[in-house]
Amino acid sequence: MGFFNRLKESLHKTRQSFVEKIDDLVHHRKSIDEDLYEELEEVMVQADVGVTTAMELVDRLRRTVRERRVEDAAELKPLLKELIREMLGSLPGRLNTSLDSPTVVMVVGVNGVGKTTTIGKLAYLYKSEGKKVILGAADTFRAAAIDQLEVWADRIGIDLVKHREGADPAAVAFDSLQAARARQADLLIIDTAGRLHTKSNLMEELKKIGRVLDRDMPGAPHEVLLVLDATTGQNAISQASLFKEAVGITGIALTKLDGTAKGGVVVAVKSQLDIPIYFVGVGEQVDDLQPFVPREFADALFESTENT
Ligand SMILES: Nc1nc2c(ncn2[C@@H]2O[C@H](COP(=O)(O)OP(=O)(O)O)[C@@H](O)[C@H]2O)c(=O)[nH]1
Ligand SMILES: [Mg+2]
Repeated sequence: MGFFNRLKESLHKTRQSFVEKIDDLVHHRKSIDEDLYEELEEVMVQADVGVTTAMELVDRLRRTVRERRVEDAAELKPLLKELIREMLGSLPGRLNTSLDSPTVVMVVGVNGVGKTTTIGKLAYLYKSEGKKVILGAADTFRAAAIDQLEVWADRIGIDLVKHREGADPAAVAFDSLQAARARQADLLIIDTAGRLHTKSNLMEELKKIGRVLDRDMPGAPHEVLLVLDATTGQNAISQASLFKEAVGITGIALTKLDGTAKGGVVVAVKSQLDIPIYFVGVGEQVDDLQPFVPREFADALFESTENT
């Protein structure tokens, strides 16, 4: 299955909860009135676009309808697609790997969002592009977390730097940077723990990893990738604010778009956080991570089911 079709398929439930409801709304209307705008807003909020963003979209929609003298309610759907596409921006997501060598990526996020899985997929993606990738197992909280990352490393055929369970995560990060340099890796990806995100000790631990890396290689980590789980909807937005404030985030990977009806959260993330979405996760397989391409996302979301 092609890239685009895979994305489209993963957005199936979101399309049902969002785009098809919009279809229903506009097709049973003769004219565009305030009630219709309100119902559109409601549909967007239910699809996890978020209240603020939904209001903003409806405001823009009203303005556009006025400017272009749109009268037919059916025209609202393509208009809304256009506005969402605009809101998502135009730049496709990508790690900036040109900054220094090795490019150091620290991956953060709360437990269970898909950090380790995303790291496996990322490593696979960049290895397929001919880059030498090394992993650092700095989630030392549980032995199982280290093992899980090792399974990915073995499967992909790349090196992993690990210490024993309970070791200092910053020491793992330091050693993995040494290894990445010695082995002339292009990319070092560091896994981290995600427990206790409401407590300050996790953030302190992440800050310490950052300090240790930066002391050894000024500028590292070059990317701090926050992993968010799309199925948590608006909760993902508050997680992002927390991490952004504590450790600074350069990009987002939004996982589990497949099987959730809350895909509208992509629009909320983009409009409320001012952090680029680099990747979206569309399944559990190694190749189920895609660079986020705003135009494709809007196309995949709005693709009418008749054409699938
Ligand atoms: N369906 C789906 N599952 C995912 C995706 N990304 C991660 N997962 C699953 O989410 C669960 C938690 O992932 P894990 O990487 O261990 O999360 P971590 O605690 O943040 O490291 C695992 O069962 C993964 O297979 C995705 O894009 N789609
Ligand atoms: Mg993990």
